[in-house]
Amino acid sequence: MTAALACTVKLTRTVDDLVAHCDAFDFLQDGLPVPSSASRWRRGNTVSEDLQVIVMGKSGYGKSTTLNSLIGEEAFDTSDTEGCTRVMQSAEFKFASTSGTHYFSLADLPGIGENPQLDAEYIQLYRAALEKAHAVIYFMRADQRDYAIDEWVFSELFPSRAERGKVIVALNAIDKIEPMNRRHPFEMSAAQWQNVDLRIASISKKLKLVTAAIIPISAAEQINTSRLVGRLSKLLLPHMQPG
Ligand SMILES: Nc1nc2c(ncn2[C@@H]2O[C@H](COP(=O)(O)OP(=O)(O)OP(=O)(O)O)[C@@H](O)[C@H]2O)c(=O)[nH]1
Ligand SMILES: [Mg+2]
Repeated sequence: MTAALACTVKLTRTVDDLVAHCDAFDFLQDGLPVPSSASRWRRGNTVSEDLQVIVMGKSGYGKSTTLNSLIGEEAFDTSDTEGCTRVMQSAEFKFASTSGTHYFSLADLPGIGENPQLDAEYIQLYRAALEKAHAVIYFMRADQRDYAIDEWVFSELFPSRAERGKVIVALNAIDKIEPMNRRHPFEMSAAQWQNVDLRIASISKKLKLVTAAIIPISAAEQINTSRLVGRLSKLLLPHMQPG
């Protein structure tokens, strides 16, 4: 990886392994990343051309939990009590390619909103990671309604419509939206879905983002995670070419 942006690789598998766990990623089997300065990463003595996705957002909003659920392995540490992701970390999936080295990389970033010193540091990390990213998944929580930090991050990192074009908002923890229910096995109620729709409309207005880019999910209850990957494919396919 580049000297300016270090990334700890937590897990290495193949694209076929990933698709075997979650078939919504099968679009990755149709091609390879288009070479560009953004896609180029140094790995020890070799250089790879990668398709890079980064996740960011407030601490404790379920970034690492969602990534683990998408890849089907506990690659990233999670915690319900303290911020636990401190550096950029990734899970890497090697494309089956005979021409060069190519990876699909899902990178987890530290969460913001814990303290102002760390926020200033992490926003720089986000900025650097953004330069290398083909798509961003920005995490929010359906059971929270204070968007001050999110509005700040969006004004810092995605001021223009073009910059917001590579962002998906994962509106996580919809299982916790009011009115809470205790159905077992868990199932969202119609009233909860109505509140999800209201929350999406409000976030769309605040962050100036089209509603189609806001995907309601529950990492804990595995709701809509394939839909999140479906939206991701729309952002990534333009950066792929036939292998
Ligand atoms: N109910 C519910 N809890 C969730 C969901 N997703 C994550 N959590 C819980 O939220 C807590 C924090 O999750 P993490 O994945 O560690 O959050 P993070 O965004 O990676 O946090 P940082 O690394 O500090 O930035 C954990 O206890 C998770 O189990 C969800 O969809 N529903
Ligand atoms: Mg984390």
